[in-house]
Amino acid sequence: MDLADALSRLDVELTRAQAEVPQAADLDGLAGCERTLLGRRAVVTDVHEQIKTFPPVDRPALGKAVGAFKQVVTALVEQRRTELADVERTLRLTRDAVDLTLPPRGRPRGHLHLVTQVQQELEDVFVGLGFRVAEGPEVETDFYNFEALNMPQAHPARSMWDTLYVKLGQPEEVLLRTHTSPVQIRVMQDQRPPIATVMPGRCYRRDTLDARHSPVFHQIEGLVVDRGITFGDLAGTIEAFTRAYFGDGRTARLRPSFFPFTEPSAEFEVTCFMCAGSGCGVCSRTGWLELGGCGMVDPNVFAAVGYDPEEYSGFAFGFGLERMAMTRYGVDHIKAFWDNDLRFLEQF
Ligand code: FA5
Repeated sequence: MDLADALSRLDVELTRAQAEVPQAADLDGLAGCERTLLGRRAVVTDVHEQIKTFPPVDRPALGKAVGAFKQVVTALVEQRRTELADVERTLRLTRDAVDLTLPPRGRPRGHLHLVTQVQQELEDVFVGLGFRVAEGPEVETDFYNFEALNMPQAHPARSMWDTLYVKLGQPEEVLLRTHTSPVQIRVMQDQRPPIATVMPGRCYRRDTLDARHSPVFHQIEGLVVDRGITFGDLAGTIEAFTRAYFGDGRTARLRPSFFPFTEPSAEFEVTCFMCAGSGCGVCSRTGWLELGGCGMVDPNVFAAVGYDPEEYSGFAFGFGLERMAMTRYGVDHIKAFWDNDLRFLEQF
């Protein structure tokens, strides 16, 4: 074997290595390839051992060729080894994976209380009619709850509201508001006409619990003030509201009434959901359910907030939210709203 033969053998071997090593199917196959190309019986080992038989002038070139062969083949083998190790690792991970996922245990989600839903829906109806929404405090002073609403001290009409007083300030000066009407005064103090605002909120009275009365309940107050507002505007607004909220199946009526802060005053009633107007226990045999009071703002109320009653007129109303909900959904006792019985609440 001369130098040319030896180099040619290494060349053939290198071509084989470049073809076979990248094709090795697994780590065992690759080890076999490595043995054949670089092991004890490999061509390169044979050439290496025979270097000493070559003329001294050929030995450096042959030694270099052997070294280069080993370097290239070792690099090829290492590259394939890394690739195969990656593949095997991925396979092992997939094969050995343990699924620890547990079946989902859903958390029960609550929803808004029916009275809150009714409140929000009414706000939407009135916002649709051009009203704004405002709120006021539940703990009020005598001034806002009574005096500014045309009920001076010792006015007999105060007895219309059985009041719960708070031990603060002078005796009977601070109270839990008996209606949302005091918010009217606060709104009028804060801004000038034109006003079109609804004011929802919680109210308190020393009322005995029965099917339609609870010591704690909610009202939504409405107030419209501008030049030239008439009772016709009030009746039209109530009609538009009744149709928007109850649909066409319910009849509403306004019945003359009395409130110290409105003149004239009326009560707003709709046909009873239980008996459809024929009279039953829920409606006290009248066939009608009273939802609220309304009327034209009394000039004395305007005077209390510094509005000129000659320039402005307005109307106000106050509806009970629980009564609205009872009428709309056929709830026959107001207590259901406060019992927190999920069997009841989950229906809405
Ligand atoms: C008032 O409270 C007046 N402020 C309403 C008003 C506002 C009139 C503006 C004129 C102008 P009344 O006491 O009638 O009015 O109550 C109004 C509504 O609140 C009642 O029709 C009823 O729907 C509801 N309501 C009153 N008391 C209770 C109670 N104890 N439990 C549940 N709802 C009640």
